[in-house]
Amino acid sequence: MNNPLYDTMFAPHAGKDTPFLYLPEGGIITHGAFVERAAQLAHALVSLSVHSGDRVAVQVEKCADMLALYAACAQLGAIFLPLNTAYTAAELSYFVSDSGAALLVGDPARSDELRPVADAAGAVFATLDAKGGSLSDVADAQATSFDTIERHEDDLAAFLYTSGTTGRSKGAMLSQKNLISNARTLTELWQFTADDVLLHALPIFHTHGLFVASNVMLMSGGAMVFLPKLDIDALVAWMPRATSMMGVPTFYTRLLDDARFDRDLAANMRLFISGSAPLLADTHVAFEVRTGHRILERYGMTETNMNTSNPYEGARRAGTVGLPLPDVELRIADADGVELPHGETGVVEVRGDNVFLGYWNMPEKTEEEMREDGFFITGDLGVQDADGYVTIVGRGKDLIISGGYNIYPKELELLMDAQDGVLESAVIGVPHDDLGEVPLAVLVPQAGTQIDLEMVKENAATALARFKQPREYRILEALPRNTMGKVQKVALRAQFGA
Ligand code: MCA
Ligand code: AMP
Repeated sequence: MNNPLYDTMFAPHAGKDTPFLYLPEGGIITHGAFVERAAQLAHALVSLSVHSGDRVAVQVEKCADMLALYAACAQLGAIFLPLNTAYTAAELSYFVSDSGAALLVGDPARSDELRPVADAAGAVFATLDAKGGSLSDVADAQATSFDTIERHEDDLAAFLYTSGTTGRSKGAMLSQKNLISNARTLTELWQFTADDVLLHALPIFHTHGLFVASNVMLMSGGAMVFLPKLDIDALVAWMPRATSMMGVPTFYTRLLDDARFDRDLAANMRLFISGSAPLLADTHVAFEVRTGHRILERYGMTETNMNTSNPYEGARRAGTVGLPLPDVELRIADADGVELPHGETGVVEVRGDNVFLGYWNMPEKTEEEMREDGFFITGDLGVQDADGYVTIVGRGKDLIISGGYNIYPKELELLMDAQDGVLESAVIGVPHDDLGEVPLAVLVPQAGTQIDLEMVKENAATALARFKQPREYRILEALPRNTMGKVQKVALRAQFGA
């Protein structure tokens, strides 16, 4: 093979007239047409001076061309760097300059705001959306085949930025092997075939929608109902023609809130998969009562792709994330990385072809999270039972997961601390019925001053993507601290958690 990722995921579909993407507006893109479009986009990238090894930053609303751009990058050997469409221009500039991206592809409607971001980072700017854009215009005029550029399985395929405890996002470098090995394992384990039709309503700028869902469907040769976002009416309409769905827990609680969703509607479905955030055991049970299906929960991370899964055949245990994947080694370890016996709680560590190559330009961060024997320290707290089932019981890392999106309190606290009249701050996650948890900011005013909360909210809106902005604020005279002076977030959660 001369380009393992392209040759495994895309090349086998050339010339096939089978449906690959069902578009909500009624169109169908066949496997063959998708491969041809990827080739056109690869030519368009070359015409914009993108070369093998270059980073291509992409902040584009979910559409078929965005997925084809991922394929184009694979064929050209460029590194695909998808970015959350909710990110503000301020957030985006960091990713584009930190990654040294050669090209930023953005939403045509945001050109005025995004072009300066590309210019400042020395990147070329192009636009793309479901209706067209400058990249699409260039691609339209290109040949529908492209000579695949040679790559090795250890070459980089994608960067996904993931926030950190320091508040600075880190570019997780994923190799071709990382993506291929995990997609192959999941396709086999979950028994996906060319007969499957997956309801795809996740964003494609994160591991879940891009690598778990799309790569598995590319690997299996099946089709996807490619919805731009979660839309319960659309799920209800398409479900009788689908066989499977992947979603974050909010997908399942919202489906359960809709009376149309019942056993009959789900009669053609063979598999519902949940991940990215904890699925409540209650949801698991309610779902089975309503539909007869047991949701299959799995667990992963940007840095590692998927690590564990409940079995396809065999017991899917509510509240657990299942067993380590066949080619993933997993241990529950103490602070020194020493494996603990089953039944004891410790940090989840994993090793295998799924584990990323490190953080871009941050060798010291990579070293901090990687053991000498190759195990990656996930920062999640887990326990394994006698049968090997893993339960995630908490997070060692200070992380809030809201509707499947990660929010690192440190990033918000740095912003809050810089606001006029704020002496210090702490951000915690509080329970939320729909999104699991949402951020609440606790602010301490400087002596003799009053905090202008409206101003703080405005500044947060300029700096932070909407999903990260605190949903609530509380003012306290002082933060609770332990004898070492460390802020006691446990106490804050106890005080404001309800
Ligand atoms: C939207 N909003 C949110 C979120 N999403 N606020 C907090 N958390 C969120 N996740 C805000 C919007 O800014 C807007 O604010 C209001 O909610 C409604 O926006 P809308 O777009 O209509 O929201 P929605 O369509 O209802 O979206 C909620 C959602 C979506 C369906 C839960 O966020 C989603 O699809 N999440 C999936 C995320 C995901 O793919 N995670 C995987 C990461 P306002 O009204 O004020 O303007 S990969 C991963 O975690 C690992 C590797 C793994 O294991 O998979
Ligand atoms: P990300 O940084 O977006 O890759 O998020 C990865 C984190 O999501 C993991 O480290 C876990 O904390 C969390 N996560 C993913 N899947 C699950 C799950 N099924 N149950 C609990 N937490 C999960």
